[in-house]
Order: sequence, then structure tokens, then C-alpha cells
Amino acid sequence: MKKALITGITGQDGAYLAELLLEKGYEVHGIKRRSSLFNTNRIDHLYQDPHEENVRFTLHYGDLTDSTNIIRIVQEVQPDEIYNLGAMSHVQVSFDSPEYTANADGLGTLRILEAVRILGLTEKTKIYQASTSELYGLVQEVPQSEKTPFYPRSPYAVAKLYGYWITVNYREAYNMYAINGILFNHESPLRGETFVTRKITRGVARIALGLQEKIYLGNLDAQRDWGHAKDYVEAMWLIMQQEQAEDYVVATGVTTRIRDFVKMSFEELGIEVEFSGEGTEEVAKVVKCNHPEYQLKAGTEVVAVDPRYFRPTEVELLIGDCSKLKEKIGWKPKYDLPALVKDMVNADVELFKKDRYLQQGGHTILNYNE
Ligand code: NDP
Ligand code: GDR
Repeated sequence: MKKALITGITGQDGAYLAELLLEKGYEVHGIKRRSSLFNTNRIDHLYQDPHEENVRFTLHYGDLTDSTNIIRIVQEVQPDEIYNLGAMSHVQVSFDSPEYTANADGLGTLRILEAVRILGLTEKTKIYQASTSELYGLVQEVPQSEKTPFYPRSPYAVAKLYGYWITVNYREAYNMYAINGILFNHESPLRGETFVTRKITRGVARIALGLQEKIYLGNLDAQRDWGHAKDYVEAMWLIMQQEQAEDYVVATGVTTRIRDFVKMSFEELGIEVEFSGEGTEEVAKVVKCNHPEYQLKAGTEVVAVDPRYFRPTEVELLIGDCSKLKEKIGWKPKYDLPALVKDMVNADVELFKKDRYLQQGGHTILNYNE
């Protein structure tokens, strides 16, 4: 039985990857951070009681900023594969906490590589590094492939640039199977609530259900190549099963503006919206509501721009070329953008029906508008 160790197992990708590896028969170990509240919502369905026999899912307390703890866990688990998904992954927050981001996302990667090297596991343990399309940053060329030069535009991307190159360096210096998956944006119903797609699908569901009036967004012109996280964790696993350790781009090759993602999300619930105005004055209003259950009047303003969500430096256009992955490994995504939007919006409607029920019962529902 193969053993995998996943950092960031409590995050979106960690949860889908853990599920996939368990299905494939792996023994899965994950590193979770201590927090004052339970932080395992995304993986609670995978929990196995450690007191029982044949347990294949184990969580270890740890943190990527703590070398000795990383070394101890790697020593204990002796993994065949490590997926380093742990990171402070929010681009805008990285401008507020640049030093911490460098430590967790940049040096954290080094700590994983060093643990494997120090423990003499370089021939046994393969390492996957969660690299990102944010490395491309300021547009040098489109579509972006493994050969496109990097120009990072945030403390997050600069930290990930270190992670990328230290992975390449350890592969070359110590002949390790250490690779970068350069993944473009991928989303799902498990996506963190403050990333733009989830913020939109949550907002749309809550507006339709009468729990929220408006969504406040930043740059509506940015373009992203969005895929589904379920397809992308499959790509991670495939990249780790190859003879040759190489870096791969994972993307859909289709790019969409934030504004259009908003329209598609409302349309999923039969609500037609139209944008008007410019810059910080831009808004979206309801044109027509075709769904009998949702009572939204024409002319209602449902999206406004709040400059607090503008970033000091922005990544305007991402569109990935993953022909290497398709040709060498044969990866094919199951979800396109409409299927992703459908999955996310409908999951959020189901989720917030519970809040509506509570509200109807007289409970106060927090309008957390971040
Ligand atoms: P999430 O933000 O959903 O999850 C991040 C995970 O990292 C969480 O489990 C978090 O723990 C954990 N974490 C954060 N800081 C530390 C730390 N110091 N030590 C240990 N663990 C830590 O991210 P995603 O699942 O979306 O992304 C997974 C990885 O892929 C990240 O590295 C991200 O940067 C990268 N990536 C993501 C893309 C995307 O579109 N989703 C695209 C390209 C790359 P906790 O739950 O306690 O906060
Ligand atoms: P990104 O994702 O920065 O690409 O990083 P995010 O969803 O945060 O932003 C995408 C684009 O939307 C614009 N935007 C807003 N973004 C947020 N979060 N909130 C808003 O209100 C808003 N309004 C407009 C942003 O300016 C940006 O242009 C994600 C993360 O998962 C990274 O960890 C990962 O590496 C990259 O994707 C690939």
C-alpha cells in the first residue's frame, strides 16, 4: 500500500486529493494546523477513528513554518509521495502578510525538500509542489506554458517563485523526483469563501434566497482560466506517476472575465443581470427574473464595485496552454466552465437554504461581506 503525505489537507485541494488517494487504495496522512475551533470541515467525511484497526486516514498536527515538526512527521510517515499543498494562498492577503507568506509558501517548500534529503529518503519519496499561474503575473505571452517567462506580481507569487525554483534545484542537485504542477485557477463548492468565484456563487445564492442585497467586488476586468478542483487533483496524481520527473501546466485554455462569471452565475438561477457604468461606478442590475421561486425586481442593484478589493499590483490575464500534459499524459478535464458554475451555484443554494430556514424561524443570519 502506497503512503501519501499531504500538507494543506484541510484546504480545497487537500480535501479532494485525500478523497482521490483513498479511493486509489493509498494510506493517507495529512498535516493540519492547530486552531481554536475545528478546522476539518472539508475532510470530516473521510475521518477514521484512530482507535480502530486498518486505519488509512491519519492527521498530524504541524505547520510549514516549523522545520523540526516537518522532519518528525516525514520520519514517522516515511511517505512514498508528498503533496505540498499547504500555503497562505490568498493573493490579496499576501500584501498584508508578506513575511509570513514568504515563510510558509517559500521556505515551507524548502523545509519539505530538506526533510526528505536529511532523512535519506531521496530515492523513495516523490514530492509534488503546488506551483501556480500567478508566477506568470505581468503578461509576457499568451497562452502561458511551461516555457513562458515568469514575472510575479504579489508577495504570494514571489514566495511561490522561490518554491518553484528550489524544487527544480533539488531535483537537479540531488536527483530527487520533485516536480512543479503549475496550476491555473481551480474552483469548486469547497473553494474558500473569499476567492472571487465562491464569493460570487455564495452571493448569488444568498441574493436569490433573500439573505443578502448586494455583492461588492473589485476588478471586474481581470481574466482567469478557471477549471474544477476535482479535475486538477487528478492531474496532480497523474504527474506524480510518471517515469520522468518534469514540471507541467494544468489549465483549460479558456479565459473569462470576472464580470462574465457574475452573469453566468445569476443565469444559472434564471436571473438575467446587466452591467452599466464605468470604473468604481460600475454596477449590475437585474433585467429579468425567470425563476418563480426567487422574487427579484427588474432594476434591483445586485453588484457594486468596492475599491478595497483592488490589488496594489494586479494579474490581468491568465490563459494556460497545457498541451504538454495532454500529449504526454493524456489528462482530460470532465468539467467545463458552465458545468463548474452549475456545480458551485447549486451547492451554495442548498447550503444557504438552511440559513433561510433559520431566518424564517427568527434567528439572525450574519451577512459576512468580505
Ligand atoms: P486553500 O487556501 O484552500 O488551502 C490551503 C491549505 O494550506 C489549508 O489546509 C491551510 O490550513 C494550509 N496552510 C496554510 N498555511 C499553512 C502553514 N503555515 N502550515 C501548514 N499548512 C498551512 O488552498 P487550495 O486548496 O486552493 O490550494 C492548494 C495549494 O495550491 C496552495 O499551495 C495554493 O497556493 C496552490 N494553488 C492553488 C490554486 C487554486 O486555484 N486553488 C492554483 C494554483 C496553486 P488551514 O485550513 O488551517 O487554513
Ligand atoms: P487569484 O484568485 O488571485 O487568481 O488567486 P482570486 O479569486 O482571489 O482573484 C481572481 C481575480 O478576481 C479579481 N477580483 C476579486 N478577487 C477577490 N478575491 N475578491 C473580490 O472581491 C474580487 N473582485 C475582483 C482579483 O483582483 C483577481 O484578478 C487564486 C488563488 O487560489 C491562488 O492561491 C492561486 O495560486 C491562483 O488562484 C492561481
